[in-house]
Amino acid sequence: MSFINYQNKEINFKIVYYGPAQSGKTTCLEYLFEKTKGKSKSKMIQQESNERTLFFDFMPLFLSDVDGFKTRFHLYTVPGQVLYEDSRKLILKGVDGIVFVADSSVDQMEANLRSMESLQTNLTEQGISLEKVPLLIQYNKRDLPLGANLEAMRKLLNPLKKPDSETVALKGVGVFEGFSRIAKDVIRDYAENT
Ligand SMILES: Nc1nc2c(ncn2[C@@H]2O[C@H](COP(=O)(O)OP(=O)(O)OP(=O)(O)O)[C@@H](O)[C@H]2O)c(=O)[nH]1
Ligand SMILES: [Mg+2]
Repeated sequence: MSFINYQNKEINFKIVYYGPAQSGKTTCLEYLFEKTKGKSKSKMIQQESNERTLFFDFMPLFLSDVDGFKTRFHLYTVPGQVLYEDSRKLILKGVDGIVFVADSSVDQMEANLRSMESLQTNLTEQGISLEKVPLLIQYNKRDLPLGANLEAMRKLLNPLKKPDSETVALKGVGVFEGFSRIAKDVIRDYAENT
């Protein structure tokens, strides 16, 4: 749920990077954090000790104002390990847009699917439908020599035909483009529903 700061003339949006354990969510956020150096942003908050939640916020300069308000994006990652379902529910609270980071390792297809199912369940509990929420699916680790077939992954994870793209988060390939896409979709969704 976006919130407006009238004093600073800012609209705040929350984007969550969701996906199975080790799919590359944190790597995406770290890349974006580095890439946006010095652009009116917070420190990156990390709790390495326990569940490795990580977030920061910044104001993307490439986006135009919305009704005279600047936009600030709060980027979060969830811990992917199955064990941390409660944390994922908590982090998803008030989400405006989701980047689902899927792992292209062939042995991770079951984990990808389970994670997508948990996303749907957790959103439904909040009264948000997977069909309607701004969602981008990133097929990550496309550099793996024996990675899963792209069309097979699409069939498995994207029956709704949401926007999707290939990424190599480790090298930053496609990561900023992905953020830019979800940011624009979130702003469009906000404009249509307010
Ligand atoms: N080959 C390859 N490895 C990647 C890529 N992106 C991330 N990794 C590696 O995958 C591992 C997991 O990356 P993380 O970003 O920590 O994954 P995560 O999704 O945050 O994992 P959890 O926090 O456990 O849910 C690390 O060793 C990364 O370096 C990629 O595009 N290609
Ligand atoms: Mg992580």
